[in-house]
Amino acid sequence: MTNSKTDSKAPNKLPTKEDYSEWYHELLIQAEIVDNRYPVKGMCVWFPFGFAVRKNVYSIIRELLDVDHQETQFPLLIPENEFMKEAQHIKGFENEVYWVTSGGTAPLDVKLALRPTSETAIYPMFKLWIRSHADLPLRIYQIVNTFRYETKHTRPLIRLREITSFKEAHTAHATWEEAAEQVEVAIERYSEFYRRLAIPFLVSRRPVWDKFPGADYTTAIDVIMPDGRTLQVGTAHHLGSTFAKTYEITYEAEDGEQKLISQTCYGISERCIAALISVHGDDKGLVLPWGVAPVQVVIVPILLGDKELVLEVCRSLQQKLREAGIRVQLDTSDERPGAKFYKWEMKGVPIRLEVGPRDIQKGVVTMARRDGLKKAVPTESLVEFLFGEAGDIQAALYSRAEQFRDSRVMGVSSIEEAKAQTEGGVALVPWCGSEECGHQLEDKVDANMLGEPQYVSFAEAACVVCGKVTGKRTYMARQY
Ligand code: 5CA
Ligand code: ZN
Repeated sequence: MTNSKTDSKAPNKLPTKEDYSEWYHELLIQAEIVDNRYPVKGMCVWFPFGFAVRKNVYSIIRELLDVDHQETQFPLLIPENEFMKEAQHIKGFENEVYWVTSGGTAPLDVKLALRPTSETAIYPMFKLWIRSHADLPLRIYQIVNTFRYETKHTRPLIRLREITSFKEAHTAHATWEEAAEQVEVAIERYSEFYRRLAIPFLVSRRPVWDKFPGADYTTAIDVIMPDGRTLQVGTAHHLGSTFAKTYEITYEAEDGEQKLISQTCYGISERCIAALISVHGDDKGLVLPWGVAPVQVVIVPILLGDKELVLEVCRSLQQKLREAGIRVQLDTSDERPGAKFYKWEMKGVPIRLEVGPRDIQKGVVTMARRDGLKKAVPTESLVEFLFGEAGDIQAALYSRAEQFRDSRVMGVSSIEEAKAQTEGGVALVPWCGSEECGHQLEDKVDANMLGEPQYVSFAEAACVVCGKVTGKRTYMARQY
């Protein structure tokens, strides 16, 4: 897109990533991800380029879930009586719900909620669909928009009032244990998803006071953002039989007895794209992993000497890459090569190929990777070479991001240290596990408790609040 409003003024220079917040907001516009100027607070417009990134990212989620989940779609509106049934759930969401109260000029008999999430839309249908043990496990998901009247500071892709890309999965099982296993499966799929985006993360069990309303427990995935604050980019909830009781969802067990199902749900939103942009981007703009880049390779002709020849070589190169399944674009616009480099760097294109008369003479193209590496590659073996580079780029992005993550997590042994560490990173804090100590911690450290790290164990240490010896830890951080 070239006709966005931003073109009517001289393009602002992108602030350095050091100024993360300004950099992020400016980058969303300049790289054409989302436009935050829509006149409703907390609601953004996807630029076509941003939407193309979203499409590629979400096709990974679909691929990972489609193995054993079925994609479906439920209505946006939920009748008040269904929405109000589950008390704990309501308590968690009542201040965030938008209501539809009239149809035209007539007030509605039953108010309708815009879904903030879809438990109360889906579970009344589960009651109709689930009859016997043969119907279990049931695993569905949908990718829809949801609405939350967020009162905290809204931010594009991070804290929205219309979440446009809410992937919510809902599963039903015969036993509590099977549902617990499903939570692990969900975390594995999400882990794989973030690995494909080359984004390192932290997994933790949220403290009880921060679990999903109505859940037995919540496991969360967080990403450390450039400023050291964390972003919760996915959650998996064990719902036990709480909703099953409320919505009377039972199945006939093999012994003929009617039993309550156990449930899980797990969600991801466009926060995954906020993380993608923030973790990999640099002072020149986006840096996209090969797998999700709408343009994987851009060809920039260096139009010197025999221009027709240069263009012809470029076109045949484009054809060859396209046939190999590479998303390739030949930039034949009138801009100077330098301006083209700048533009495609901003868009995060992983590889740029420059083709000029000299390259043609030598039978090579000049390859420039978005992460800096530059070299001449024989045209003959270009396709195989590019696929090799794609793997290298992925590995390089991941390892750079991993170094950053690891540098921002530190074990501490006092409240003061936790306070200092959470200024710009994540503190790993010895915590006995008591709610009392937990609240005191959040108070005194002035940061959030993300909860106990999963899949790791620790040496004994003294709880920084009460001094009791414990093998437990909690992550603490300032959260987005
Ligand atoms: N029903 C469950 C699982 S689908 C649920 O709603 N869980 S949630 O409330 O934790 O939301 C799932 C994920 O959506 C969160 O982990 C977070 O990454 C993202 N999310 C939550 N609120 C917002 C928001 N206002 N804007 C953008 N993303 C959000
Ligand atoms: Zn304690």
